[in-house]
Amino acid sequence: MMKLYYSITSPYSRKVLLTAKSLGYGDQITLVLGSSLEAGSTLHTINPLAKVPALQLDNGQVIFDSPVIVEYFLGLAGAEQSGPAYFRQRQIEAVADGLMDAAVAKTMETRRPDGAPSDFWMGRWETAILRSAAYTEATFMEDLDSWQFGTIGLACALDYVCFRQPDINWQQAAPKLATWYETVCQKPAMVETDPRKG
Ligand SMILES: N[C@@H](CCC(=O)N[C@@H](CS)C(=O)NCC(=O)O)C(=O)O
Repeated sequence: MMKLYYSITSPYSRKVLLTAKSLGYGDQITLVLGSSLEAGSTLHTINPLAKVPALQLDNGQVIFDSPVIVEYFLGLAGAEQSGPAYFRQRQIEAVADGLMDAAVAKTMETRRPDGAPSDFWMGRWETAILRSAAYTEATFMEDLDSWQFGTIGLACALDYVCFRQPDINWQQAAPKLATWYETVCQKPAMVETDPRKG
């Protein structure tokens, strides 16, 4: 069995898990809760960045970060890994990863151990989220019909924003994307992996 080091609240972990499941590898993965803050934990020994997700294969090889793990599962499944449709999914995944990065950074800014959050950085991350949602709606609506790694990542990213940053009104900036998001959140795979259950 492959081991996926993950966290229930990590949107990158959720993207990887749902992609693997969508490709038929769900039952070949053992989930291992990884603690990034626990020095000396297995996660620290296998991933120098001490981040989840990280995938450990049966032969001990470790694969990170999440786009590389996605690439690994696509290769395993013999899925298309070139051509215009593939690169549009890759681009959607990249915007989704950036949305996750901005939402994680904004959340961390509110938890600074050493002082008050910076208005500059909070504004910087919120603007990136609003702009990226509007950009995705303007550029990729026609690509959102299929459920694959790009669209899965996007759903995980938007749900993470709603979960951690509910005050950000990205739905106003991208109303059609918001309707798409409401629909995909009903998918059993999304319901099963809801981070609010963590
Ligand atoms: N670029 C990485 C980002 C992964 C990431 O930031 N994971 C977060 C959890 S959401 C983490 O483990 N953070 C722990 C830390 O930075 O100490 C990926 O795509 O896998």
